Amino acid sequence: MTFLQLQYLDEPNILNALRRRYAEDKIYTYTGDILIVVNPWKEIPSLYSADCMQRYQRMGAARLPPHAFAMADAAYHAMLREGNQSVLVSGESGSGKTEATKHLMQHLAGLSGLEVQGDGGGGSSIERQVLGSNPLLEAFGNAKTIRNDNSSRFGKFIQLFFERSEGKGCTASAEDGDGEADSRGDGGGRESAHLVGAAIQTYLLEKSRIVKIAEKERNFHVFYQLCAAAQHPDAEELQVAELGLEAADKYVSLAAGGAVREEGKDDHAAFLRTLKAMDLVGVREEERREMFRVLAAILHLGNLAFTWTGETCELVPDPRDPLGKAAALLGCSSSQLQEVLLRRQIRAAMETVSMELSEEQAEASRDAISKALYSQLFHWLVARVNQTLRLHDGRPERTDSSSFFPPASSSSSFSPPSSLRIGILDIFGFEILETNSFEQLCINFANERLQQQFNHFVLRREQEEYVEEGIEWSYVDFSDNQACVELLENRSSGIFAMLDEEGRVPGGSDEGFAHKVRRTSHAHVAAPRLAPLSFLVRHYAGDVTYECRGFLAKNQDILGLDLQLFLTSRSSPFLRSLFAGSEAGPGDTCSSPSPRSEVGGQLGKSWGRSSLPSAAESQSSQFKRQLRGLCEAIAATHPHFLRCLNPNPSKMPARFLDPLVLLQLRCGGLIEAVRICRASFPARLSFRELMLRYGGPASLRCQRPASSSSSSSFSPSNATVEHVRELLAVWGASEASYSIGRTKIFMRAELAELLERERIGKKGEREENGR
Ligand code: AOV
Ligand code: MG
Repeated sequence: MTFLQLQYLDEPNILNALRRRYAEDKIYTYTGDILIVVNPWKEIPSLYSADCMQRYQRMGAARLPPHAFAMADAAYHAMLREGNQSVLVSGESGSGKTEATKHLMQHLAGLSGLEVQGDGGGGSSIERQVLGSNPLLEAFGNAKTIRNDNSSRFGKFIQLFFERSEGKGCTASAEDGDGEADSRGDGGGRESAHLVGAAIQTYLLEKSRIVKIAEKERNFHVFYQLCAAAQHPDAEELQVAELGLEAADKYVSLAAGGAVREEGKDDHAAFLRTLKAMDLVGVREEERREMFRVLAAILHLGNLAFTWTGETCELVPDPRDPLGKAAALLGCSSSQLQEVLLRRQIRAAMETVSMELSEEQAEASRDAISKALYSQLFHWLVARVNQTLRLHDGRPERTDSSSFFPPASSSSSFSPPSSLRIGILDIFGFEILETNSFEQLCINFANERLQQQFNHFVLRREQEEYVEEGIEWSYVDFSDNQACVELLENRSSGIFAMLDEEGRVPGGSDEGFAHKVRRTSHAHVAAPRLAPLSFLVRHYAGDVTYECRGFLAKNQDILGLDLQLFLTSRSSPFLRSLFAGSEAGPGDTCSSPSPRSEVGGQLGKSWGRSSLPSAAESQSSQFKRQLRGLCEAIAATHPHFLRCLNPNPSKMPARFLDPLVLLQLRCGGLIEAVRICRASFPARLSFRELMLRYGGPASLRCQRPASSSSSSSFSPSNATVEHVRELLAVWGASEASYSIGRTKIFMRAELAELLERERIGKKGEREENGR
């Protein structure tokens, strides 16, 4: 049971409470069922020690202070009781979502490890592999941005699969020592489950980062790690010497942001951790080498510069020979690579004509190859991790060593025999940058969609529950972001639909798109006067101005036919397997569509897989579809919400800026959620739960006058309204402090707190007496 720990529901008080707690390193606070965490921007070792985790495993969520571990624990026990759960972690960029996700996973793996081994150490291989996937995906999918040194540049939904361990003892409630059957207070009794597998679905990798990074930002971590390793004395041993790499500052695509070296960050040590994670999830040595070759090729490609001679476009000579190095790593000849970069083959009727490209076109070809390479590599890695995690008997899978992909049979949808699962969503947070492009529109749309889900679940369901239970309540208005979601998503008139439309019409352009959006009359869109190629969207979390340059190309993301041919036929076997229609598509998890489609519509066509999106599906359409699927998957679970708040924009500890926190509280609908929960009844229990928890024979006997009649015939399972009334009278509850519904009792916070205090007090007394 959770209940609001904040005493008053107006903004200043909520803010004061959060600030006060923050100053004491109490970064977690519950408001109703929602857990808030304020990013401490510093390590608080005592919060995450093995000791602390074990305390939560032993005692459960109800009796310990709010914590991510408590939320994981609550989700786990709710899963045992009522089926599939999800934890939705949200908050703006840098607020702590990814860290919180790791804490949740750590605790769940720990609970499972406790079950399997009884040591709480999360020791079995699946637990370690699930946890090992985090550093690996972070190396390839995270980067330093101005808001966060470890910013996730992709979204992820990880599902943990559990199997019930019938009759196999229990999680540690027996160790709890107080002798109560339900000592954890979760009503879950002795049931338990252990982790048997996991599946990761990723969303919208920000591949533009491969070729363009903003000031003070970095490319994906793994590139810096690889360069550091190549410079290190143990480069030979690590098999990275052969890549011909120099220090990271020698590569345009790594140095462009001017933040090659990051203070306090040891890229070589990080590389070793990445290697270890690769080992853990079963990336084979030859696969690893191939991956590094692709990464190095991308770096060399980024150093290719072009110049227009007046008649043709040529490569700027470079004594370090990036062309030769890239070609060797890709598995083709220098002249083949040069040809595909500098010329385009036009196929007309019976003949093929070669056309010279301009400098910009050649650069675009280079960038398109790099982005396609990285995006396919990332998705291959996710598929590889998924392949490992879906094994649940602990034995290594026999793979065909001649193939880089899992055999077709293992790529079919993974559905473990037991269907218990907990999904954890960690996406890219809401972003307002100096210049906001297509990526930000997609990211912010995803956040807008999830905010809608939050509103729907927490606020609407809250109010609906009162109706269902026939409880009197006063309607609390809440702002809904439905209108903004519509503005973006509407099939015919939404901004994404306009973008698709503009991409289809002959002569469509970024200008044409901007013009269309700016003409739209809608409360959530505006046309900034001074920037004609932009539009402004009023999101739930703030106004964002989007700069339309490049929108059409990014949305269509079509890899030219020449480049497709090149990558599918001229390159190394590994690359061909990344690009050609291997049966086991990356990211082919559960019900998810294949993210291979990220390469673009035309390539998608050549794969000819039934699960692939239709040939020319745009990036935004794919993303919208993925998000719809995600929302549906979440809707089929019981959701838990973890809200992360960033207390300052300077990544500094002990700095709590009121206006910033307040803004996030307001935008995130948290103030309203608090108002609704608090204004009415923050605590609610079914009649049975109430009886079990507060009406146990011991407490009844202690309290009841001897003459009371029904005590001996009472059973919690068939508790009636009369039983409930009687029990509450015994505890001295005032009429105003609760309301009785059809199946549940709704309590005000004072009553919930009183009952809990009394219960614990009585237990203490009994223990005293028993001594
Ligand atoms: P995000 O996931 O919400 O941002 P992170 O989880 O990456 O944010 O957190 C950013 C940084 O804040 C971390 O690298 C830590 O330094 C610090 N931090 C966050 N939570 C904690 C915690 N509980 N204890 C200690 N330090 C913490 V983004 O992915 O950018 O939207 O896209
Ligand atoms: Mg993150």
